Amino acid sequence: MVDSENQKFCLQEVLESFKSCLSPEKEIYIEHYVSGWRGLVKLLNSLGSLFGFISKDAVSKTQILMNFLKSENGPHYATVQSMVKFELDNKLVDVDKKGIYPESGCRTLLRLHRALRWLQLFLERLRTSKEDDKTSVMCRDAYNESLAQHHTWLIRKSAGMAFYGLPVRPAFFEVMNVGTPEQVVDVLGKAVPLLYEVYQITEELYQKHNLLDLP
Ligand code: 1PW
Repeated sequence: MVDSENQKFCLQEVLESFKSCLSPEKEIYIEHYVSGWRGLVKLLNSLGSLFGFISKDAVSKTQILMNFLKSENGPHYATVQSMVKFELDNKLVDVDKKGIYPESGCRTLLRLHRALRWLQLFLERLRTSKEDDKTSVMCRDAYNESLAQHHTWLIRKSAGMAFYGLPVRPAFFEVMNVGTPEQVVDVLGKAVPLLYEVYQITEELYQKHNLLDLP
């Protein structure tokens, strides 16, 4: 059996998954959103053991969403929009404080959604960076601007330590696995706006339903 999480990361592949997650009506297919994240997990796994705790959380969150998709309620979890409607209509979300639904689809996806913003900000910095720029600084700045505000002190410290271990820019470009540095910049130029579009659609949907602070 092939363990897809041990396969090599490829930026192009992640781009394809996030591309296929948008329907013509701009709904977001959870199955492809999850495959995009599975691709990103390969990236995290290739960044060394300090990224292990980050990768583990992403794997467990994608697994929760896959389990919903495979359950008898699966059709309601086809898109983020249908999931939100289904879980809210059936009161399957802990809205103010943790209760009997600590792992609802809505709160689980919200965590990945916030992390997607981090990723998008980081990749944008990487795209416009110069040869001597430090990946650890780009990653940390993107994190402080986004995900950090949702994390405890301990996680912020651990994440900060993990960033120091990031490969330097040329090695990071190699990890992207799409060819020359120019080709990496080119693919990033397509990936970043796409990630932003998926992020924005989710953000507006969550805002509309007052779901941005789910516990
Ligand atoms: C090189 C760039 C990589 C960017 C990939 C982004 C991966 C984001 C995963 C961050 C996970 C940090 C450790 C886990 C923290 C969890 O406590 C936290 N999860 C997230 C995704 O923020 C909150 O989840 P919880 O504890 O409320 O279930």
